[in-house]
Amino acid sequence: MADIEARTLGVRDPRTGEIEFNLRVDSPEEVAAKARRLRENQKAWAALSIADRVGVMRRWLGEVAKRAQALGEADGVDTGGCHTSYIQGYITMGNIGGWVEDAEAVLERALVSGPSKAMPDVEVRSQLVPYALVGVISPWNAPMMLALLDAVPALFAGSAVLLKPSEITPRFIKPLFESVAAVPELAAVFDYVMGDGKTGHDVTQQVDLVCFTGSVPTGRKVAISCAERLIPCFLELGGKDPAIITRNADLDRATTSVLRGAVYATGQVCYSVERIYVHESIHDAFVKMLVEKAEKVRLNSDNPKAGHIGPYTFAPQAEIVERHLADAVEKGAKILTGGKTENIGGGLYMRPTVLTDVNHDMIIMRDETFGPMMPVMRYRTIDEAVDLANDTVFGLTASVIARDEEEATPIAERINAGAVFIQDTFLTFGKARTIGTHSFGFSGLGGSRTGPDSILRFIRRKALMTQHGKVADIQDDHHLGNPQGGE
Ligand code: TXE
Repeated sequence: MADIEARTLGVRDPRTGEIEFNLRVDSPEEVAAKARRLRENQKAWAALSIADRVGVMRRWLGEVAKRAQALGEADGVDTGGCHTSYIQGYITMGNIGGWVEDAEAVLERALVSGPSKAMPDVEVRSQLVPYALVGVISPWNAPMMLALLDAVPALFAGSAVLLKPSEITPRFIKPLFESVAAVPELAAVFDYVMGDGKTGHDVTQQVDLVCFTGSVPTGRKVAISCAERLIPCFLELGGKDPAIITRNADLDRATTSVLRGAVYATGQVCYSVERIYVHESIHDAFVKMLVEKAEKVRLNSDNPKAGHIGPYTFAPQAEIVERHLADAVEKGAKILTGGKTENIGGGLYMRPTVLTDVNHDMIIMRDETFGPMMPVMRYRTIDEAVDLANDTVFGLTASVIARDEEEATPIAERINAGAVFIQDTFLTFGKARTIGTHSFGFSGLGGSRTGPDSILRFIRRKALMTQHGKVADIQDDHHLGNPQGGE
């Protein structure tokens, strides 16, 4: 029957440009049926003690460990050979293993019991009630990691999870859900649906809470869908992350860390360095050294596991980067190295690109570029550098590289961003389970996905209050509104 014929989407191989296979899209009815099944099974999952849930997750950790290699390979095909892909299995083990260690203590710390401070005869006790069904909608960059960063703590919290990975990078799902299927209690509460934005929208209509990672325009649509249903949503969006290099910075340290922070994974990382502000006294020397180092970066076009950077994972990204470059050049920027899309065997590559003579009228200094771009702008005073860094709608991360921590820290404290890296770039992983952070501006919305807050996002805290004293008379109630007592 034509009306129930499944919709499909072609999945492109980023290294050849060919459509490798067609993805079958889950219909709205299938999304609803999966959501119903998960919601039903979640009751038993939430009823387990935290220790028992941790036990189930520990078994899953063992199953992931058995498949760590296969998981990395699948993620590698999805991204076109990003370095981090091949260790995704181990990163996932770190994510699950970390919560195996921490979840019980974090959840227990959230429990409160004892006499009320306001009403001493009343005893208060908290109960933690997980949201029944969490929807996770994830993007194509770092496909497996960004799918699991929210899903894993949600499962530990006692929620069921319905995941919709990006339609651009769905290959990791097969080995991942083989590991899930090996743990039946987990398979009962963790499932996925395949599809594009329409399917993502269908997910928002079925779940009780949404975690979304992706672009600002789509994040806004997700927030509106959730607002209409009055359900919470947590958005992790893009960035235009600045790096400030002071006049006293060690040039070798500064150029090495900026290069890594800007071009790692071909710049397709939300917290990539996308704007570089360098003191005028060292600007030329910094640029010279940065160009020299940039030109040593090798493409992985011959071998996905060799070289330093791969093709664009998402083909339209090449056009976005070219548009930003063309706008910059038209407004007076100079490209010193890189800057041209290269089609090698069907994959679209861009070498590390250094630009100078840039300013904030250019798109490349305002919108997320998501490519291996290093636009360098000179500044005269620290105040000016801080103003430039804060002249953005985003505020995900930032970096400051100075003579030492003492010089860098006061600058870092003035930058509006959820995390500021001092004397290096790209330290985001350092936050995992240690410290909660909030993004500024358009970079995100809602509680932190790192630190203890990460797991507490999926919990509602309910208060159970018992009266141990005399029950107040309606006449006594009159005095509650008048703390001085009397009439
Ligand atoms: O992201 P989208 P796309 C930026 C990057 C890129 C651009 C577009 O600049 O060029 O975003 O990438 C699902 N309701 N970033 O199109 O659209 C979609 O199927 C619910 C930066 O991949 O944000 C996918 O699973 N879901 C970012 C997910 O949302 C919807 C990472 C992300 O898709 C939906 C990725 C809808 N209406 C892209 N429409 C970062 N900074 O980390 C789409 N989706």
